[in-house]
Amino acid sequence: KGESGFPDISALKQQVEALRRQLQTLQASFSHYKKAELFPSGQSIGDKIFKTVGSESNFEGAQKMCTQAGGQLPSPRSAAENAALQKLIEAQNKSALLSLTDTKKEGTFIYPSGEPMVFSNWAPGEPNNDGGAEDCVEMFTNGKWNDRSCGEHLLVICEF
Ligand code: 291
Ligand code: CA
Repeated sequence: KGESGFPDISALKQQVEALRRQLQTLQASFSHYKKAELFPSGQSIGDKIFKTVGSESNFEGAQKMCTQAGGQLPSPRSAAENAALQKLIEAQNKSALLSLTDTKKEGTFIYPSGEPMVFSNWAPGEPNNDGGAEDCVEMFTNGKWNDRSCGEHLLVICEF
């Protein structure tokens, strides 16, 4: 407080201005690091980040890799998220696993949380539960989805 007993407004203004400049510096620094961090194996879309592990695994192994890293398998919930994920898959030129499964109830695909699927991008004729044994989902390089055996070794991408 100043001599008048009121808070010193001009001192507060200076502090706010200093904070505003610090925030601007931090934001510029963050976008610089983000660009470097996401190249070449990551994609960010809204608040979501997809990142390839680079190796291939079956569903069980892939799920472990992602959860141990504090993420989960990819759950694209919109055309925009699907397109962001497709960019990575296209760049790696390999089909990748999604988080969705219909192990619990045949024909009803759910996320790891148990929530029912809110968006899908099935290839024509899919899901077909081929051989009665396809409870996992892969994304092709064209962004379309196919139900696939959970034992298949496919590219691992995690969502954070
Ligand atoms: C056929 C379709 C798909 C099915 C796939 C798998 C391939 O696509 O019937 O719906 O998911 O076969 O059975 O699995 C293996 N192990 O090859 C063939 C390829 C486009
Ligand atoms: Ca299929």
